[in-house]
Amino acid sequence: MSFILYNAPQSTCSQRVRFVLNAKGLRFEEKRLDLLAGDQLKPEYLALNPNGVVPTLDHDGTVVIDSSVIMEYLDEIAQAPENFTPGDPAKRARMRALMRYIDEMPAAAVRVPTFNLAFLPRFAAMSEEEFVAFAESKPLRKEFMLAMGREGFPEKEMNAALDRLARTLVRMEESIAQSSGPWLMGEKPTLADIAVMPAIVRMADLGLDTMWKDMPRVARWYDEIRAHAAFKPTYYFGSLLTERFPHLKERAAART
Ligand SMILES: N[C@@H](CCC(=O)N[C@@H](CS)C(=O)NCC(=O)O)C(=O)O
Repeated sequence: MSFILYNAPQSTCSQRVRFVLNAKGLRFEEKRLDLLAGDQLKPEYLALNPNGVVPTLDHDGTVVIDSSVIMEYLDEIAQAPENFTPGDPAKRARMRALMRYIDEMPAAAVRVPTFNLAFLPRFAAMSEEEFVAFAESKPLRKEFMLAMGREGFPEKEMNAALDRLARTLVRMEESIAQSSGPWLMGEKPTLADIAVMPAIVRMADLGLDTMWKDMPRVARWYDEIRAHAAFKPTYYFGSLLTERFPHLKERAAART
């Protein structure tokens, strides 16, 4: 079996897929795209993924897109050494419901502070015409980019995104309590844990980890996922924003 993963080191959606590949011990060739330079919008990439986003997996010529779909695909074709999908249909339905919630809530919400805090200087340096042309070339993220503009999302949008992230943490805390933890659905990690992982890691990277300081179950969950053998190879150097953007590194240093 040969796997090619088109992705970006710091992309949260890519990190989900890298984690599953690493957990399964599947060797893969990584093709790294520079998202701020627009590699994802080039015709040869759009031919693979018409949404113009990463990740995309090529498995022996079969192209699979969308991180949640790719995670499920990998879990189906490689069940050992670790499987992340419950065998019981009712539990599987619950896992998928959590995954949908995660895609709709934290995965989307975390983009607002990410863009405002990390990527904005890159866009602020563009002329208005350049920025609008870049935004309009994005099949999936055109409206998101135009709503952000070169000035960034206004405070109201930022607060709404932070509120959605806070509500996600409450949902996680409840889910872990109900299942007796330490994972969202009990003793073993499922795809739902891997789906939410990059949003939580991103929050910590942006200095938002104080949001779960009074949530012992989420704090333990965060320790558990970082202790998983697949975590380190997934978050190789350059995967965190503080490792890539000097202005964020300075902010982080000022906090400690
Ligand atoms: N639902 C898609 C979303 C993919 C997505 O938004 N990818 C981001 C990186 S995490 C991207 O490629 N952004 C490029 C852009 O905004 O132009 C998935 O989960 O694969």
